[in-house]
Amino acid sequence: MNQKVYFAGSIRGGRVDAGLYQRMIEYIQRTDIVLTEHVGHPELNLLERGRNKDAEIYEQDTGWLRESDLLIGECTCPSLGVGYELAYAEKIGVPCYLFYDRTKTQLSAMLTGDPYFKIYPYETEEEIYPLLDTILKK
Ligand code: 6IA
Repeated sequence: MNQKVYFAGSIRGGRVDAGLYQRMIEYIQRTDIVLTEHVGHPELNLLERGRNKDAEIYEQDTGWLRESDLLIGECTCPSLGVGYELAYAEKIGVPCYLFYDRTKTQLSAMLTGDPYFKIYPYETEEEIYPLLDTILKK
């Protein structure tokens, strides 16, 4: 209850799973706090760009990572930003729970090979929600 969750999902890596991110975020928000709810926003402006703006995003996101109790990542769509966040979270000791659809992708060996990450391959979206209950200790 009321844990601060950093939800990680692809943005510039591709928005094919944005709807899934949104549903996972809404589910987590029933009991806990998602610091990064914009990740699931269907109309995130992908054209907005600029180094100053990106520097603000970097500072805000790494700040949120430092204050989060856990990270939940949906990693089916590969994203350099999510990969960076995972390494950052490991370095500062934030527990990481990673989901990916194993019918669609093979996760990077840099994640599956690192025992720090708790990894949940799934085949259907329905499998995700009971696992979230366990992770969030509902
Ligand atoms: O490399 P990616 O863009 O796919 O990285 C996605 C990850 O980086 C997400 O988990 C986010 O936490 C973070 N991230 C990337 N872009 C943003 C963003 N605005 N706002 C907040 N977090 C972000 C991007 C809008 C835009 C200018 C494209």
